[in-house]
Amino acid sequence: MTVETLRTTCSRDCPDACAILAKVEDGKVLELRGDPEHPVTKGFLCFRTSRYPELMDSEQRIRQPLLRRDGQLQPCSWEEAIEAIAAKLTEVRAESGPSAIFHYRSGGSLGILKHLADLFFDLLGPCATKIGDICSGAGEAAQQQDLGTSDSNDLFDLLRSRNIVLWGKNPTVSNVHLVPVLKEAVAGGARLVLIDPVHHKSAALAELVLQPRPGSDFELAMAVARELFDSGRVDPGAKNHCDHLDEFRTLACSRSVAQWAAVADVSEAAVRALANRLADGPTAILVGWGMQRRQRGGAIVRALDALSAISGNLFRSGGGVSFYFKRRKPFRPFGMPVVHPRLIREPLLGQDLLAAVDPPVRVMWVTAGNPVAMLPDSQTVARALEQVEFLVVADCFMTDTARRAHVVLPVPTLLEDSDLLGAYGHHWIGESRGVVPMPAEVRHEVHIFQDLAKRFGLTDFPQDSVDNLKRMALAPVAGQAASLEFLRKHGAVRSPLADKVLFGKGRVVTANGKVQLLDVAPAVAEVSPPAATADASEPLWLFSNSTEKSQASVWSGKGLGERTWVLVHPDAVPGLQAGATVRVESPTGSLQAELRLDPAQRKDVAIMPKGGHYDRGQSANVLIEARATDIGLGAAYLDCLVRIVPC
Ligand SMILES: Nc1nc2c(c(=O)[nH]1)N[C@H]1C(S)=C(S)[C@@H](COP(=O)(O)OP(=O)(O)OC[C@H]3O[C@@H](n4cnc5c(=O)[nH]c(N)nc54)[C@H](O)[C@@H]3O)O[C@H]1N2
Ligand SMILES: Nc1nc2c(c(=O)[nH]1)N[C@H]1C(S)=C(S)[C@@H](COP(=O)(O)OP(=O)(O)OC[C@H]3O[C@@H](n4cnc5c(=O)[nH]c(N)nc54)[C@H](O)[C@@H]3O)O[C@H]1N2
Ligand SMILES: [Mo]
Repeated sequence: MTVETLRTTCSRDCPDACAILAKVEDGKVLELRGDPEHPVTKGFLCFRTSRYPELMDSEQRIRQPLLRRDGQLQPCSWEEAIEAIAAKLTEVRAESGPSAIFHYRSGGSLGILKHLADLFFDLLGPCATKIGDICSGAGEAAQQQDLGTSDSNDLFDLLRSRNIVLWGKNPTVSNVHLVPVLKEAVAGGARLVLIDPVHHKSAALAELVLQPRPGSDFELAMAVARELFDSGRVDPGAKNHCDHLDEFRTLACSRSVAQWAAVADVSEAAVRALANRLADGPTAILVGWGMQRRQRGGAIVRALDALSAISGNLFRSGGGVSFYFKRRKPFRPFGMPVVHPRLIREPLLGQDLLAAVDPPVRVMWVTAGNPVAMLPDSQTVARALEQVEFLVVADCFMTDTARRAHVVLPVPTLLEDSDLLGAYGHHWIGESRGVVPMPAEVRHEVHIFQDLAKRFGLTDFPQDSVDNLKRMALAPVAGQAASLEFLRKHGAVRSPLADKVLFGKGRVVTANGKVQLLDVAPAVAEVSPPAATADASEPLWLFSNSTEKSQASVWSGKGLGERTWVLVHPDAVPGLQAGATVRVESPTGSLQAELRLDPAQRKDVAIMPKGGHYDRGQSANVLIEARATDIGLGAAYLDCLVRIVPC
């Protein structure tokens, strides 16, 4: 048998969208590595993707369609599965109207062709859809409001920075291909600051580390702004570039540096050090996704936008305030805007589904998501999904959500799929193509919807080949050296539509070209601790953070085993030993976990993995109340207080 090396692009929900080289023999992957030619992938892959072949071959893989009969999910043929779905969709649309059909798509694959699922349901109805974004909703809405867009300077523009501030970001775990760029910047003389209440591996990269009180970044930003105003180091151009500068100054000056710093639980010296970094630019602020998953998440990102603008860094090469890279910009969208008859708020999905009556949601279709494990208040989400008359789940693996389905449709994994990818951590675009054939009973998602569209006579649904669909999507850039053929030949190409310096022309893209500075302080977050009991710890802020071994609820390697874990400072749980089984309790729920101890953590935090399986009692989301962020309908996952109780 010959050994070949084939190239594809990783489609996971990750900023990096890596170019993968797969060594393949006889339809089996022997080894995966990163493409050394890709400027961002630089020849290496993360733990979870290098171990992907094991997962693909594991018993979790779904290899054939399943249909619920006599209460059990049982193997069936594609014809049976599609017939059952088509019959139910026809019945429910006729009896209850399209608002009784709800399509929920998450980011399990960031492939651009996945949007064709939305088009199908828009043509079938339009049907009910989700509104909001539990991942980045608040931060994107904040930047949209302040700057008119949420995008970034070129990734390698960081090599021009004198200072880089990682504000609530852990690239060594969740954005690993940023790390070599940061290291190169540091080797070239840049100084790195990390601001995160949690101590983690990325601290080793930084020269200055701040561990503020969870959720107090607004106050920290105001302390820094006040220091800049007081020391006369606000950019003289700010009054031309920004609206509401006076109101912003009044807000920042409403408390002293000492008062703001006390709320943020950092020293005044730390505030001054941070202000010095911003004044000694160019300084790039890299805004993490974690801290905007709070009730004040939008206001926090708006405060960071303001800091970048008033310090004059926003418009500079080596500066900027980067939250997101506009990954879909190079692609032409499929379909056109429609008015949906019903919108289910993603952060409140469980309650909204249960409250939907007249008609109720009778059919729900889940594409590339595991809402039972990953949405807040998992119990309510599970209960709401269990009440849906007909649940369809398209996935590659058996998940907590798929286990509740009436029909499960097996789709290709990222090593079998064929699609196009942009990235939200850089501006390169790439193509994915199966490096191994998919199992016989697995179908490309596009083909599933093409089949259904034919049965429903939806003539506007494209019946083209996958390659031609890719060509259609690439239409905006194909004439600028980013055609499908070019991508195939060269692996990946930088989007010709992305400027190297986002606001290099001195204007943002709001209606009047000026930065819209925030001018009011956000309300204090409402977070209740669980009731105190004799042997319970003090209330601790729960962080459910990315881990290197999992992609949300999808684990590589051995997974979490029988129990999940919770990591705290030893003083937070006096008398308890590492390894003990404890109960983590919140006002919303409780679960058992293995206790881990780390004296480098704050004494008021508890850290758990972001994705544990719900049916195994491991999902941190049973502890987390479903609550929306101030803007953008994100989920306030991190506004959660827990207590630890010995078992
Ligand atoms: N290995 C791995 N990589 C992933 C993922 C994964 O599950 N596993 N998930 C992917 C996804 S879906 C996304 S959206 C991205 C990004 O996902 P993120 O949510 O950004 O990833 P995390 O690494 O959890 O980093 C968030 C950081 O924010 C910090 N934080 C939380 N609250 C606050 C606060 O109040 N203030 C400050 N300053 N910091 C705070 C947390 O302590 C944490 O270190 O990562 C992607 N990459
Ligand atoms: N407690 C807590 N909860 C969180 C977060 C947190 O920080 N803390 N982070 C939140 C964030 S940032 C995010 S983005 C969400 C993620 O939430 P989800 O997107 O629901 O996360 P996953 O568990 O990765 O589920 C994606 C599913 O898609 C499947 N999949 C992969 N490729 C394909 C494909 O091509 N087609 C189809 N149909 N399926 C595919 C995968 O097998 C997987 O089961 O979780 C959120 N939940
Ligand atoms: Mo995310």
